[in-house]
Amino acid sequence: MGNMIDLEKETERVILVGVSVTDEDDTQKSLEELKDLASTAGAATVGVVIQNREQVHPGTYVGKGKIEEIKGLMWELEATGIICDDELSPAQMKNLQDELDAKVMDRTLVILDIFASRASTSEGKIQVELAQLKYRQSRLTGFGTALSRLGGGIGTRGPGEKKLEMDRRLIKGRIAQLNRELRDVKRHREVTREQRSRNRIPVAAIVGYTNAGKSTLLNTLTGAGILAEDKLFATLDPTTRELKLPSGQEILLTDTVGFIRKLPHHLIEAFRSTLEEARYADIILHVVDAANPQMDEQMYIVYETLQNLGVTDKPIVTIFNKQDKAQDDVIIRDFHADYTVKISAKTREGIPELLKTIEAVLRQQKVAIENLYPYQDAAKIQMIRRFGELQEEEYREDGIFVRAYVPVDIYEKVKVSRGDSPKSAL
Ligand SMILES: Nc1nc2c(ncn2[C@@H]2O[C@H](COP(=O)(O)OP(=O)(O)OP(=O)(O)O)[C@@H](O)[C@H]2O)c(=O)[nH]1
Ligand SMILES: [Mg+2]
Repeated sequence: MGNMIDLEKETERVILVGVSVTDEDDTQKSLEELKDLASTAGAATVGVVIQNREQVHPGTYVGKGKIEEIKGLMWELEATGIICDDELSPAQMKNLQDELDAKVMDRTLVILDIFASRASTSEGKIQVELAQLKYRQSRLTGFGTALSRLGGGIGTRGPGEKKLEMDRRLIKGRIAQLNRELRDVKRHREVTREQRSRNRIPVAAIVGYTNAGKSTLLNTLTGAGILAEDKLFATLDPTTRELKLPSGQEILLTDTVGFIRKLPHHLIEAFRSTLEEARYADIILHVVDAANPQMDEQMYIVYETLQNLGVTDKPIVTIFNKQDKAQDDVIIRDFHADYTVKISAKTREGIPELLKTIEAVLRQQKVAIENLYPYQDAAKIQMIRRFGELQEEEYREDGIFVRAYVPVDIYEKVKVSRGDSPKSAL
């Protein structure tokens, strides 16, 4: 029991602060999400304060009266800090810190902190450190007395933990070095991508709002064994697995970083190459948490982010996931999608329909063939089986008759060559 009390003492206790500028903005929802973000980062939310204002206060984010209110509340609730729902300017952060004499954080810092504790590959680590350094470059490095009192917490985690204490001059050099490393990693990624496309196995990118069930779906489909958690940003590094469709065709599935509203621009910049996985895919599988009351807003943010990344003109299959706990009467529609499917990645409900849909999308990018191959052309049939969809195969006296759909780009390779066509031999 004693241990638990100690643990509780170490938890940061935060008050969330948001500014609502119009009557119908989504400050309330955004703050609910911020609460989830805070808890993912290990902080307990003890209070929420919303200020209605025509605009965010340029010097202190909220107005003077509100600061006094927050001060009182912090004392009353024994809060250790506050988290503002928008990215604070360096001046706003400093002023609030001076006024409150407590740890002042913002949404960006919390997201960066979560990313920092999740990064596992070298690329992910470079990207997170880069984003953190850029964020800190213009801000105070420490959190004054509040930090030394707590000795850790949000904003102190990261691959370059010690380096973050460097002075600005060194930070600049480190940023340049990380950028160089990132360029190398990118080059490597491009080579892999090229090899993949030379292999002609179609790629489907699984995208969606964070916590929608993307990793769970990949696990269900391929037994990939990736971490899937009821936490925001459980996945940072893209994972690719092969899936054999019922038709026998193979496809590569890539799980990606989840999207979220107000995704910090430093992160988008740093993670661009990771996020761009979707840009090189043949199909977009958009996973939606259909049990989430904010489903529509989340879908909107996903499309907005895809647009920012230049992912347009790709066939989209929208997958309304978590049907096992979604309400029946919820109307689902998605005007951006070419196809929609309802599934539960958990119970496997709807998975066969999903696979059929993926096949249908792939088929649209294929040509139908009907050929009679001489027996020595077995390699071509092997190729059809692997990259295309073999519908019928019949061993006849004069050769192997095949009816299939093949991708346009292997069409030439599996043509029956004139010289060895059994018919021309007649
Ligand atoms: N009830 C139910 N829960 C699900 C289903 N699919 C996923 N979940 C749960 O939703 C949570 C998030 O799942 P993940 O697969 O980690 O979600 P993600 O989209 O990969 O999330 P990030 O990687 O954080 O962006 C986990 O607790 C899953 O168990 C489903 O069909 N039904
Ligand atoms: Mg995931």
